[in-house]
Amino acid sequence: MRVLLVCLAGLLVCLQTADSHSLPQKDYDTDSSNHDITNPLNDTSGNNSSSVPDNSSGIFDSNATTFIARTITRRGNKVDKSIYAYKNGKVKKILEDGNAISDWSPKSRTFLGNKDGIYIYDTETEKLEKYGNLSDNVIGITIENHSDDLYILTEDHVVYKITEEGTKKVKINEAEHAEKIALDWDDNLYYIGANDHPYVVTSAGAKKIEGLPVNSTIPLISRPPIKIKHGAWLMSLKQPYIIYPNATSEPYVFSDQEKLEYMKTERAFETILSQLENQLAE
Ligand SMILES: *[C@@H]1O[C@H](CO)[C@@H](O)[C@H](O)[C@H]1NC(C)=O
Ligand SMILES: *[C@@H]1O[C@H](CO)[C@@H](O)[C@H](O)[C@H]1NC(C)=O
Ligand SMILES: *[C@@H]1O[C@H](CO)[C@@H](O)[C@H](O)[C@H]1NC(C)=O
Ligand SMILES: *[C@@H]1O[C@H](CO)[C@@H](O)[C@H](O)[C@H]1NC(C)=O
Ligand SMILES: *[C@@H]1O[C@H](CO)[C@@H](O)[C@H](O)[C@H]1NC(C)=O
Ligand SMILES: *[C@@H]1O[C@H](CO)[C@@H](O)[C@H](O)[C@H]1NC(C)=O
Ligand SMILES: *[C@@H]1O[C@H](CO)[C@@H](O)[C@H](O)[C@H]1NC(C)=O
Ligand SMILES: *[C@@H]1O[C@H](CO)[C@@H](O)[C@H](O)[C@H]1NC(C)=O
Ligand SMILES: CC(=O)N[C@H]1CO[C@H](CO)[C@@H](O)[C@@H]1O
Repeated sequence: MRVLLVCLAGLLVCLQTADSHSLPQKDYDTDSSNHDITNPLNDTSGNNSSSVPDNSSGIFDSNATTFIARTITRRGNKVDKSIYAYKNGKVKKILEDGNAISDWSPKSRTFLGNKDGIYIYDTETEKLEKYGNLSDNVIGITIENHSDDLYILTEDHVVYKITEEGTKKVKINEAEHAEKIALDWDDNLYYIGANDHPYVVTSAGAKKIEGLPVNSTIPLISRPPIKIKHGAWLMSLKQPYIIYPNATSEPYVFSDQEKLEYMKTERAFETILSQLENQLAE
């Protein structure tokens, strides 16, 4: 089964598709993907840096870079896992054994993680470089809004705060056996625990988020769309929720305009995925 995830911090979209039928090759899995928002805080003052959807050309058409973490499995074994950058209709493999893509980045630097640490990909220069000197196997990565610090989730389900330009890590003891991590715009840390339930890390320890339906699907968490100032974003099936640092939650109801945006993004994203498959097949 494929699970696709796209969370666009600059747009009101975060979508998940399972078993998308528009994709070819059965043995190709696209685990998760991400859209790089060039500069969400400056999207009105900047030149066409494309953090705002363009209704005529489609949101992925301009100079924006979309990242796709793609896993190929054959008979249940992973044979390849890499991160690709899609820009202006072209796909480029940028990181082998890549697992993690930050869901937002200041400026044009997107943070990526693989089995030997943290990398930065600059979407303007299209260059990849190692960040800091850590060598953890990174499966989740998220950047603070108010500082240069970040959080990583490692393959053994431990969460670390990374400071001093990627040279120092501190274990977050409150986040026990995390499956996924996310920050909100106020830099509160959330995670999905071993029981598939979301928690928020507070000064008084981890608190279980209340008010969510109990369902078997693993929810997705991410930074919320930029227009949501407080709280993080959670998708359970196709229903979005906002989860708050006080451990409460509420469903988010899409307006008609947002529904259109959502569908448009979903279509644009599927187009990118089939282009990726076509280009890689050549
Ligand atoms: C945006 O504008 C700034 C100065 O106004 C310029 O330095 C930069 O190259 C421009 N970026 C793009 C992508 O056009
Ligand atoms: C931004 O896009 C508009 C409309 O497409 C165009 O008129 C304008 O010249 C562009 N500005 C820059 C700096 O590229
Ligand atoms: C895309 O980037 C190129 C080169 O940096 C620039 O010439 C072009 O105007 C940009 N297009 C848009 C739509 O921003
Ligand atoms: C795009 O949106 C603008 C206003 O946001 C509108 O004036 C324009 O007609 C729209 N263009 C298309 C092709 O829908
Ligand atoms: C936004 O623009 C302002 C001024 O142009 C700049 O000081 C600031 O660093 C920019 N923010 C980001 C996140 O790039
Ligand atoms: C990384 O660099 C820092 C500062 O130079 C040093 O204290 C630390 O031991 C290094 N860590 C590793 C894992 O090499
Ligand atoms: C990020 O932090 C700045 C202050 O450093 C704040 O002004 C801004 O609103 C925050 N971004 C969002 C989307 O909340
Ligand atoms: C929790 O925080 C949200 C958002 O700030 C607020 O609307 C809600 O009333 C708070 N709930 C409690 C029980 O404090
Ligand atoms: C949101 C959603 O789909 N909730 C489902 C969770 O599971 C229960 C029972 O299995 C369903 O009745 C709900 O519809």
